[in-house]
Amino acid sequence: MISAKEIKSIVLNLGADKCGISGIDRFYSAPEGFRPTDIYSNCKSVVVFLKKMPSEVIMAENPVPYSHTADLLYSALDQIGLNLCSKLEEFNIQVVPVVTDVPYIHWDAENQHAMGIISMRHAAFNAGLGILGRNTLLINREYGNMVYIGAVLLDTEIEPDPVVDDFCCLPGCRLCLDACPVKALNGITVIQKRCRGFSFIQHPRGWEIYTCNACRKVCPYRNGISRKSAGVFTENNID
Ligand code: B12
Ligand code: SF4
Ligand code: SF4
Repeated sequence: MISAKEIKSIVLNLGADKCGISGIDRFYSAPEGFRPTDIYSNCKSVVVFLKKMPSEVIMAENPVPYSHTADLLYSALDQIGLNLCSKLEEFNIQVVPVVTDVPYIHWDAENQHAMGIISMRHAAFNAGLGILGRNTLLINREYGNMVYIGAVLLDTEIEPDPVVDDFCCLPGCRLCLDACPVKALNGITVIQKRCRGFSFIQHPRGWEIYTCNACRKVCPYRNGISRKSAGVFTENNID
């Protein structure tokens, strides 16, 4: 039987920056239809992995470098998931990859509200890879919110990682909520219709460009909890 340590070592060798493991019991409060066992009934564990976006990409005024880097990271994570399937099959473990971004199925057209087949940020929290900030994004201790998340579902029970409970959002901080130009954040979720209307453009040639990431950029934990981003966090910004 392969150990959690060996699986993580394979994932890191495939190019991920971080890896954690969750049992399926931690998804009990996910909405019905969006639990790992709803996607793959044989699922017993979820392996979640992160890739870091280079810190300075978000500081470029032109949105193209950020958009393209994000697209490359989605592809890289999907490829890691696919390669992990092949590797674990050698150990007689059956694996189903979870798509990193699109496609998904659930779409409420009226509210322009989508749901991924599972919520990657909740999966990453469950796998001990960080906390969820008030902007809803995963904050990893070392890499902050500048991470993208991939996952695969395993038919085998593997020892889970403990969830992170020794840091949280800065008390009273609402930098991300106040920074959102369309007030799409309420501290619990994102009003997707508002965010979508502002944060993407469809280029006439067909591709999408991300035109906003303010809630990510202003977070003092953007680059990790020990490297608070200089220049954005002052005593005046918090209650
Ligand atoms: C749809 C989507 C969006 C939507 C909604 C974002 C969101 N926060 O949910 C919009 C268009 C707004 C969006 C924007 C962005 N996105 Co986006 N997006 C997704 C996508 C494809 C699905 C997310 C989803 O299902 N949301 C709907 C549900 C989960 O949210 P909800 O309605 O609030 O859910 C409630 C309940 O249903 C319940 N729930 C749902 N599932 C579960 C599970 C458990 C265990 C529990 C307890 C509860 C629970 O809890 C919620 C609170 O009540 C994911 C990829 C994925 N599969 O996860 C990427 C993802 C969330 N996006 C990502 C990114 C990077 C962005 C942007 C920064 C892009 C940009 N502009 O640069 C912005 C950030 C805006 C923001 N503050 O979230 C990353 C986030 C990485 C990180 N560090 O957390 C993800 C994870 C992609 C990835 N694979 O890395 N995105
Ligand atoms: S990406 Fe921009 S529009 Fe969307 S929630 Fe964040 S700050 Fe608001
Ligand atoms: S800006 Fe403040 S409230 Fe928002 S996620 Fe970061 S620490 Fe949390």
